[in-house]
Amino acid sequence: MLRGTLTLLTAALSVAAMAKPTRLGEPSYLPDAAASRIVSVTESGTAAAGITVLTEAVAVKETGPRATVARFGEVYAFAPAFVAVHRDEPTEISFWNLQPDDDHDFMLVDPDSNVLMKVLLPALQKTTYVFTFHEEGLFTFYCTMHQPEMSGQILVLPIRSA
Ligand SMILES: [Cu+2]
Repeated sequence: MLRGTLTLLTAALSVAAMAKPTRLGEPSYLPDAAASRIVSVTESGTAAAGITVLTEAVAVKETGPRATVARFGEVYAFAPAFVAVHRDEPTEISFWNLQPDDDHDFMLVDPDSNVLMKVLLPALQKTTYVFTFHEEGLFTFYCTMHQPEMSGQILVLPIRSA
């Protein structure tokens, strides 16, 4: 199971690397013109919906359990790790990095494994963007610093009916 997950992720990341070879080394970037046709992202603006996503320390060296950290390393998770939004509905997602001394990041990948954006989530900060998805489907996001466990999905539902 774990091996399968790792293989999938490795495959996704290599596809992403082939698709956007120059972007992965950059610390932070929002969707470019082409990616903005799939999801547009702004640092502020009016949103019709809002979600807070926390970075959770599941098992870390400061608080243990020691045996868990020895076996798995430090383990973090996004909470919630599954988010549903409506297409064409501006949705504010506020990421709260709760760790005092650990950065995270947020890399968003579309259903075809193209990397759309990657932004830093600095320690002990709120990082907020307004996302408007223009395509339905299942998008995946990763903290590239803590793989494979720190990952999640955004399901883009059809346009909200009036
Ligand atoms: Cu992380």
